Formats: sequence, C-alpha cells, structure tokens
Amino acid sequence: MVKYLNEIPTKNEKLIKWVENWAEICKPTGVYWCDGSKAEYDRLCDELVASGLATRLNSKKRPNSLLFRSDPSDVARVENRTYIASEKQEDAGPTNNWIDPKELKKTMLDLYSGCMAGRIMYVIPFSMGPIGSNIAKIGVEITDSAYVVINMEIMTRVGSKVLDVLGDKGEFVPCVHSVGKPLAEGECDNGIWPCAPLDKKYIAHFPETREIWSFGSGYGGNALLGKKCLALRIASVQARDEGWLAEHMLILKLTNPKGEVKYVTGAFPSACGKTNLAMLIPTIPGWKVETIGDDIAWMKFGKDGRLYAINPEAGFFGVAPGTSRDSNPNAMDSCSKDTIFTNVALTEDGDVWWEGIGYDAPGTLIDWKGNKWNKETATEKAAHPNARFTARACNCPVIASEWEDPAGVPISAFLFGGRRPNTVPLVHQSTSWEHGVFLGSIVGSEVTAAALDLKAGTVRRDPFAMLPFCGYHMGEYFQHWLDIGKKTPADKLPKIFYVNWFRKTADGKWLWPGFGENSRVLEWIFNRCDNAVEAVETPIGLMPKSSDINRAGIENEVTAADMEELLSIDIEGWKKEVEMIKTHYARFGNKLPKALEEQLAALEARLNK
Ligand code: SAT
Ligand code: MN
Repeated sequence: MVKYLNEIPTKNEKLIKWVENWAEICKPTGVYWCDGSKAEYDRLCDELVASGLATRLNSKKRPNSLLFRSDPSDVARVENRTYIASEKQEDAGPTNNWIDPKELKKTMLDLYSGCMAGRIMYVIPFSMGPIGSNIAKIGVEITDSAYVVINMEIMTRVGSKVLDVLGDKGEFVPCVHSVGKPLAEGECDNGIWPCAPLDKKYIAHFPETREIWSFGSGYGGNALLGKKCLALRIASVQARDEGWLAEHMLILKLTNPKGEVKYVTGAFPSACGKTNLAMLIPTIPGWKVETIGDDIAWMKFGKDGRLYAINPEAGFFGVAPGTSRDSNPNAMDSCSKDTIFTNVALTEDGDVWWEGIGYDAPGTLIDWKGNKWNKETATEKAAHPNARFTARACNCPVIASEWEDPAGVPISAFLFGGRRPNTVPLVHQSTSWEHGVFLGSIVGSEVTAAALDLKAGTVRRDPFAMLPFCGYHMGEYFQHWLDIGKKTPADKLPKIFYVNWFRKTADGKWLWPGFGENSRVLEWIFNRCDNAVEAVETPIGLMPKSSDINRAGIENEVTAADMEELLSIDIEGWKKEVEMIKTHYARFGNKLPKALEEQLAALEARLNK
C-alpha cells in the first residue's frame, strides 16, 4: 500500500497511476506531492540543514542560501554512464552510449527495487518554459532527494499551476530519479551525501517513449532531470519530429544606442564563457546586453515565419570557480542571495569562497570535502572545479523584462564558437543557411591543460555544442538543421556567425581582451543583421573589414596590426582544419548529409584557388 503524506493534487489518472507504480517499486516511506510554495522550499531547506546535509550561510552575507558538499565521487555529469536507449542502436548514433532499452530497463528495475527504503518519494510537477506557453513542456520528476527538489524549485517552474495546465488528460515527460542509497531501519545519512558507486549509476533516456530514468547520482544534470535530460536529450527528439529546435544555447537581448533591439542565441562548448556572454556588460557606449537564458533555447516558428526562442529554465546552474566581479558581476549578483551552493569552500564567517572569485582566500577555510584548508599549506583546491551555484534568474540584475514572455523572442542571429588560439578568426559569417549549418557542425574547442585523456592543444569537436546532449544520431541532427532552413524564406532565418574570443599570438599572448569588449563584435553582428555594414567575401565566409570593428578606447590594447591578425585568414591553417574536419565527419558515416560534404569540398576548393 502506498502511503501518501499529503493530498493528491491532481485528477490526472495517468500521472497518479505512474506515481503509484513507482512507489510500489521503490518502496519509499511515503509519497509527497510538491506544491512549489515558498513555505515548502523553506521547510525542506530547514530539514536539510537539520539532517547535516546542508550548511546555512551567514544571513547577512548570503541571505537565504545553503551550502552542500557532495560525495567526492559525485561531482559532475557522468557521460560514460549516460545512455540513449533507442530501440535501434543506429538511431542513437556513434556519439552516444547505447544499451537495448529492454535490457536496460531490466537492469535498472532491479536497482530501483526497494531503492527508496527509509526515504520520502517527492513528486515534482514542473514546467520547462513559462507555464502555459505553447513552446513550454511539462515534466514530472519523482525523486528521493530533497536537494533535487529545492534545486528544481529554482531551475524550473514547480507546482499547482503546472498541474492546472496539465489537467486531467494532459501529457507529461515522466522522469524517475533515485540517489540509489536505500536506508536500513533506523539508519540515516548522517550528513553524508547519498549516491551509488559509479558502476551502478545510470542516466538513461528512452527517446521513443520519451522517458527518463536516472539512478545513483544526486549531482547536477544527472539528477535535475529537467535540464540536460529533458530540455535537451528528449526535447531534441521531439523537436526533430515536430519541426522545431531544442538547443544548448544562451539567449541574449542586444540594444543599440538608438534603442533598437535584436535577440541572439549562441552555442559554445563548456568552458568557453557562455554564462559570461549571456550577462555581458558592453564596454562601448550606448549598448546594452540583457539576459534571457544562459544554457538552453527552445525555438519554434512564429506566424511571421521567424524563429522565436524561450529559455525553458528559471534559474542558472553556473560554474562558480572563475566567476568574479571582473569576469561576471551580474552572475555574482545573481548568487548574492537565495542561492544553493554545491562544492564551494566555506569561510569562517559563514560565506563562500572559490578559486577565481577575485579576492584572496582568507587564511583558513573549510574546503569542498569538508576538511580544514589553510592558504599557506594547501596542496589542493578549496572549491571543486565544477562547483556550482543554483541561482534564480529573477535575481539577475540584467534579466530582460520579456524573459518569461510565453511567445518567446524573435531570433536574429545564431553564434557558434569555441576556444581556438589559432586558425579561426575573431568573427566570420556564413554565406548561406547551409554554410551556417556547416559552421555549427565543425564547432571545436582546444583542450586546455591536462583535460581528460586528450593531449593539450588538440581540438575536440563538439558540433553545435550538442555532442553530449543530442538524443539521436548526430548525422540526422545535422539534417534536421538543414531541413529547418527550408521551412521559411531565407530572409526570415537568423544569420549565422562563428566567433572566437580566444585567438593568441605566436608567442602565446591573448590577441583579444574578451569579456565586455566582445560587445564590439556583437555590434558588427547587429549591424550585419540589418545589412547596415558591408562584409568582405573570403574563402571561409563573410568577414568584417578591420576598420569596421570598433576599437575606440582600446586602440593601445588592440592595435590596428592586432586587428589585422585577428581577422586574417590563415590559408595553411585552414587546409589542416579541412583534414581534421574530414576525420570528424567520418564518424557519422552515411548519415552525414550530402550538403555538408559539399560544403567541406567547396571550402577546400576555395582554399586551393
Ligand atoms: O550538470 S549540468 O549538466 O547541469 C551542467 C553542465 O554540465 O553544463
Ligand atoms: Mn550547458
């Protein structure tokens, strides 16, 4: 018999049966339906503090904020335990892990059996996107982690209003989550982050049935199932089938000195400053950037034939290390209150600290593992490099007033980019939609330092920054992008640009200052969207004349010669690039669209002219 801890707030039979079925499998002590209220959030926070899993921060320094320390084995998404369990292996493609869905469900059902013993099963009805928007979608996550509940209450819209929209018959994406650590009679977590060992962790997606099953991890995208699992992996499949786009993109609002507005989205692999770009403070007078989203964009065609984007999320799950008043003051303000911190360091006066916060660590700290940390003697970092803040979008000082507009915002430009110390210029524009899809398909970023098993200096390809997030065959995903371009007249489509803030000189110095100065490139992009500035045709695409990138105020930092170099085309470098792209394309076999093969051949021919 399932024990309900509060009243069932819906008459949706399918939802009630689904919850009941999982309660019977997982055997929690009780089932609790979340209402998304402030009172509920506050109560769960108090319980988490009382249980020792959370530390309440100094209310004068970080009002209404908590710190969590995860298990040292549970600190990031686990890509090698993430599966696209489509019926046919070839539908998952060469870049996703695949297991037969029947086999995977059997394995996972064994793990789920009794896995919530001693814990409460929370039911979280949530909306990805403004509630009721025709671009939004409803999901329901069941979880045995109160940490997940409070994070979901920041990152998504949770509660009764969602159930109202769902109604008695509405469809939802079912998301099952357990930390995978049942408790014996009388046992409790004792303040230790519960999770399962790596070989028991599974982050599973069933694209045909639009289901998400996650087991064994309590961290980030493994556990907050609205984000990468629903809004990207499952939504990308829905978007393919329904003719729209679910993308790993920031959305920003750009206003010029005349008060004219354009909306721009951008896809960048991780560690390329997406959140910083979304919250950028322009250094050129009269320009304004406001934030709509920093991670995910869902885009559908409006009646006028243009693509309209919403941010399906309601918060930021940002990387703390490296975030400072200098690099991103708006992110610092966003997490100044009402924030959940995970794996940052704790100061003696109850505030947080991390590497790159912009000021020295006080003498002693408690590090992310809960150990005493001393500046003089420390051998390890005080915060985990993937430490996070979960902050409310509404606390961002530059959140755009229309960020929750259910109709979305019309997109004028797509940006792609990565970290490329050489070859790729500061900015270039595609000559056509197909050429733009080509640019998205070759996105790559230099591997920094000793990252993983790749040699520093190698370029890792991450097409459209979607490699870990596409729920189907990446070759078909490219085709979907090509098809989108045929759905509307060319002049209604966003223009496509490739940017690179990370160019270096031969002796390793940054050529471009980045951060707020990137507004100078945004200015050129804005003007290109109106055909208000000319571009030069080159073998790789359309480029600015070097005098058309505004250098006023930074003439000494970026000289005319630097600008020439930033916008130069390294023909030999690009010929090598072509060879690397051939290797990259080979992965997709016969699913690589002809149009992209032709784009590559045409680029090669132009370089050899
Ligand atoms: O952990 S998340 O997947 O939500 C964050 C990220 O990897 O970008
Ligand atoms: Mn992301």
